[in-house]
Amino acid sequence: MPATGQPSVLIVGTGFGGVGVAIELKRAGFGDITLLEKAGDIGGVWRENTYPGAGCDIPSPYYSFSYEPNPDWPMRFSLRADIQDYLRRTADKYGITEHIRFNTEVTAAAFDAEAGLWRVETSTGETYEANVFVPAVGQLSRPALPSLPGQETFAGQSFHSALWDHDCDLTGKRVAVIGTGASAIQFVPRIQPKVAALTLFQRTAPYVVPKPDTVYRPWQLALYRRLPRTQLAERGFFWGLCEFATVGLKGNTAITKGVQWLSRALRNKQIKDPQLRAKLTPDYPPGCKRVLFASDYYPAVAAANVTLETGRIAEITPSGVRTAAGVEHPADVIIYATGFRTTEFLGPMKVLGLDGRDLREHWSNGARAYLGITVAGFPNMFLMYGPNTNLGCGSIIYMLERQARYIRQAVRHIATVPSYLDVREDVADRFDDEVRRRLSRSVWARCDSWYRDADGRIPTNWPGLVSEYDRRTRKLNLADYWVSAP
Ligand code: N01
Repeated sequence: MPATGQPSVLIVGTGFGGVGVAIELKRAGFGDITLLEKAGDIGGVWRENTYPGAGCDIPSPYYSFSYEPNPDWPMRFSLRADIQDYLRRTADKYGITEHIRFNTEVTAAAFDAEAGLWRVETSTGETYEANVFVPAVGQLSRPALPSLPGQETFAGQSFHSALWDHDCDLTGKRVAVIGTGASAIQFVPRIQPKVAALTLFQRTAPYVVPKPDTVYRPWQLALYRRLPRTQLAERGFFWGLCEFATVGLKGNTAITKGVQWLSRALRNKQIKDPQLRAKLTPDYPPGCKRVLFASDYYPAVAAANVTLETGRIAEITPSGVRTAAGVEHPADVIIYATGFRTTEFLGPMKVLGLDGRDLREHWSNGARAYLGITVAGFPNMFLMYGPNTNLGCGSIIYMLERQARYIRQAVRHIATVPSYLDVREDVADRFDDEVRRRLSRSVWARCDSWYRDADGRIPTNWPGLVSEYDRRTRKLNLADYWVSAP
C-alpha cells in the first residue's frame, strides 16, 4: 500500500463499465490505473455482438455518459458500430486507452491481506498487483448454447448470435434460428429478405412493442450542438419514461397492461393471419421477460419464406432440426440466438478473498453484492455491473456512473488512509434480504427468464427505480465497512 495518495487500481474489462470507472478515477486525479482486456479492442458487448442489426434498445441520448453527450448520434436507437466508436472516442479523449493492456485475459485474482494487495494472474502467465481490484466484465458476455441431442451431428454451419460468422453467406440458404429474444428480433428482419427459407424456433413469445426510432436530421444535430439542453431534454424524457415503466415492473399492473395493449395493437396491425397472431401472443405477464422494441420484427415473421415453429425441439439432425412432434425442418445453417450465461458473474475467473475464501463458493447460493458493488470477505474489490444492478428498463450507463462514483470515494479513502475496506457481513446480508423481498413481489418472479437462475433466484436486476439507486450510492458510508490497515 503506498503511503501517499496514489493507490494502484486494476480494472478488468473495457466495456462501458471498465472505461467508465477509469474515467471517473482519472478525472479525480488517480492515475495509477491499469485496464486488462482479453480482446484486441475495447467495447465489451458492443465489440462482441456483430450480428446484423445489432444495436441498442435504449435511446442514445440516455445511453451515453452524462458528462459526454454526443450530438453526433446518427439515430435515436444507435447501432453497435456507432456505440463502439463513441466508447473508443471517449476513452481516447479522457486518456484511458493508454492504460489498457489488450489481449490479456484475467484467469485468477487473490487478495493478500498482509500486503493489502490483489494479485491478478493472466492467461499469458503474467502477474499484476494492485491495491484496488475492479472486475467490470458485464452480465451479458458469456454466450449460452443449449445442449440439444444430436447438436454435434449437424452437417451444415452453426454459430451463436454473439459469435456471428460473417464468412457464412446466408444468401439463398435454409436457415434455422433458435430463440426469439432481443438478439433474434434485431437480426431476423435483416436476414429474412436474403435467405431462401427461415424457420424460427420460438419457445416463448416475446412482448414486442413499436420502436420509436428516428434518423436525426441535420437540423436536429445542429440544435443538439448549439443548445445541448435540447438533447438533455430528450435524455430526461426517456429517463422519466423508463422510471414510469419500472413502476410497472415492480408490480403496478395498470402500467404493464399498457404494454400488453401496445403489443397487441402492433400484432393486430402487422399480422393478418389469426393463427400466426395467436402463436405470437405471449401468455405471461408483460415485463417478466424483457419487453422488446421492434417495428420490423412481426412483418419479417409474417413473410412468405418464414415459418414460426413453436413445437419443442427434440433433436438436431445432420440435416436440420426435428421437433418433438416429429416435424423435420431442413437447414443449411443453424443460428443459436439463445442468450447468455447471465447468472455466472465474473465467469471463469477464480477470485479468492480473505483467508483464501473462494468467490464461487461464496456465491454458490446465488451471486450477491452490497449495492451490487462490494462482497463481504473480498476487501478492496469493487464490482461494476455486479449482481442486482441490471434494469428491466433504463440505461445501464446511468447505473455504471453511480457505481464509478461510489468506487471513486472508496479509492479516495484508501488514498488518504492506506487501508482496505471490507463490507460488513450484517450490512450485506440485510441488503440482500431486502433485495430478495422486493424482487419476490416484482413481475420478474412470475416467469422464467435470463433474469433468474436455476433456483428461481433473481441475481441480475435492481428491484427499484434508478433514482433510488442514485440516492443510495451517492455517498460511501464508511460505517458499512470494516476498515483495516494492511
Ligand atoms: O437472449 P435472451 P438475447 N430451446 O436470453 C430461447 C441484451 N441485449 O441474446 O424465452 C429453444 O433474451 C429463449 O426462449 P425462452 C438484452 O438485455 C440487448 O436475445 O427462454 N429456445 C429466448 O427466446 C437482452 O435481454 C440488446 O423460452 C431456447 C432466446 O433463446 C439480453 O441481451 C440487444 C433455448 C434467448 O433470449 C439477451 O438477449 C440484444 C432452447 N434450449 C441483446 N434456450 C440491446 O438492444 C434459449 N432459448 C441493448
